[in-house]
Amino acid sequence: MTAAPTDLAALTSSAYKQALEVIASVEPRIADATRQELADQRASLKLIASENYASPAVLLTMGTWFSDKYAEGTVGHRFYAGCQNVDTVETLAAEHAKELFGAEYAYAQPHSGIDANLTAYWAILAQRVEGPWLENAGVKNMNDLSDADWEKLRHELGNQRLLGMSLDSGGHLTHGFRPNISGKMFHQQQYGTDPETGLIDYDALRAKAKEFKPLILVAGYSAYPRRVNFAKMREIADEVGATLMVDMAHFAGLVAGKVFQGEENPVPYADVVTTTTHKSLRGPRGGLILATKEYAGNVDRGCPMVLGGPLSHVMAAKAVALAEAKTEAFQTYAQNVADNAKSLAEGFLTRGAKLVTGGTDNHLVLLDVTSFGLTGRQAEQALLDAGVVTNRNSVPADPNGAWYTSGIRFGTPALTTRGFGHDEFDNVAELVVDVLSNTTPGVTKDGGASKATYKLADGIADKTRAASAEMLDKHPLYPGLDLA
Ligand code: DSN
Repeated sequence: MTAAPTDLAALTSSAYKQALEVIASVEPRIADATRQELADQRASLKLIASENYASPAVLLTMGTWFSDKYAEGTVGHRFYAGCQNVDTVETLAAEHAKELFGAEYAYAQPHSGIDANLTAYWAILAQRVEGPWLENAGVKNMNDLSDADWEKLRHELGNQRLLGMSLDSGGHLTHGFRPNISGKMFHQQQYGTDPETGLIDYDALRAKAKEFKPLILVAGYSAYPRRVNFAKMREIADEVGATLMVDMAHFAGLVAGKVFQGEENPVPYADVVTTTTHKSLRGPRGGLILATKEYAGNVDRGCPMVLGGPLSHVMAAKAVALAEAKTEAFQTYAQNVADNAKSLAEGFLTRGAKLVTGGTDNHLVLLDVTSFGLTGRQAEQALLDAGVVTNRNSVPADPNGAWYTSGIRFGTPALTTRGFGHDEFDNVAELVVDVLSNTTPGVTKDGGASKATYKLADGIADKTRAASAEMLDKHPLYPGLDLA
């Protein structure tokens, strides 16, 4: 029998109170920090686009003895004995993922989004380069290659082309950014957005792809506030013979919740789809890969090729979160995330603020803070002083570079989980604009404008915290969870 919500809150309170007592008996400072983290999260406006609040069921699932088990390999094909229960967990996580997203194959082992992307890249290289190369050489196993042929294969694997969205246009570090391993392991080029509109220009992308002829075309983003047409991405990939890989880490919850359908849903169009499970999908911190049957065998080789032993306790929590994401309640949540992002964007625009692309149609909003005379770093810190937790982000062709930046990225998944709606997000926009309008850049030793220091006018932080507290109290985080 399923417990009623009030019983669940009481059960959760008692579970955590007892767990914290056990932890405190060994290292009380960790128990204290854990209590403090809950208090801090409860008391701040969490607007980081890649964060959320997982359910108590998801969180509790991670704290078990599954953490103690090694299970390198795949279901039914492990390098360790005694993996029967891990097999149950991994199978359930993969089955839920396949059903939820309509995918042919799912791999639940990646520990994070970066791990998922690396695993996917190596799977594609194995499928497209290594396999055919070994076949041509007439060998099944690379250990059977002569040293000279092995060197040739290594050269082939290390000289493939990848085309991904640039970091300052909203792509992710792992989409071929030079300082990242993805930029070093591939011969890479990047596509950007239209300088006028800030939107992906599919014709320009097609022209670039035709000229560059990548093996892999990566679609997906971390800071692009718009939807992507994956049918067009597929067409472009097909025209140049590229594998289409989509990183849906940011918007997996909107796909799961059926907000992104048809050509906005990457799963029917991509060969390989990677994601994290903890952003809009609201699961545990981790990664996931979906793929067509064609790529399944090589994705399965992710551990131990690229990944360390799977975190079975986290895979268990992924299964719980994916089961939650199949519910109608989750679909309502996902729609609210997108509606709330529009409310936040409108709130900014009506108060004269400048947004990259002029708005949003996903879960995030990218505010250009140069119109406030600030860098992203100054804005991020001033907002934090006022209890508004965000992260600074580059804007296209950012004059302040990737460290100081000129933008602040806002996301609605977390506060939507708390129950914030249109009015609250409009109010959030007002508070943010008030803080930024009352922040002035500091001065460097030689009298120039500092990119880092700032002055927030007296009283603004307290005023903002008081206004936030009213909304936060109305929408408590983990209602009924009481650690006292
Ligand atoms: N954590 C991701 C994000 O914030 O978008 C980047 O890795």
